[in-house]
Amino acid sequence: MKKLSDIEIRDHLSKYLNSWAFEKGVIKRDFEFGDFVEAFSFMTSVALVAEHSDHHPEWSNVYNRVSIALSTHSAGGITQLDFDLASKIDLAFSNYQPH
Ligand code: H2B
Repeated sequence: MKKLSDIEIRDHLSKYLNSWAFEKGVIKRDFEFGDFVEAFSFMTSVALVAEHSDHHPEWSNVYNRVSIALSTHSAGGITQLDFDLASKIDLAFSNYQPH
């Protein structure tokens, strides 16, 4: 999978992934939920999507917050795989709003 340029990444985020930021070689987004159960339920759904696409997030959870960073380790940067997973994560999150 081809590593994308900074310009390609910023262009894609501004068009399709508005809530994601490009920082330090990863694309990242923070999520907030009503409580821990909602946050962990969201993580479970993302875990299944990630496993299905064999592309996995770097993430952390504190109570009702989840922070996700995506990159393609094998390419040493951002690829279309990260954009695809980010879109699926946004879709999963839409099931939890509003809280
Ligand atoms: N996830 C991410 N984010 N980047 C990778 O390069 C990657 C992955 N590689 N999940 C996959 C798994 C690889 O290690 C396995 C063997 O397919």
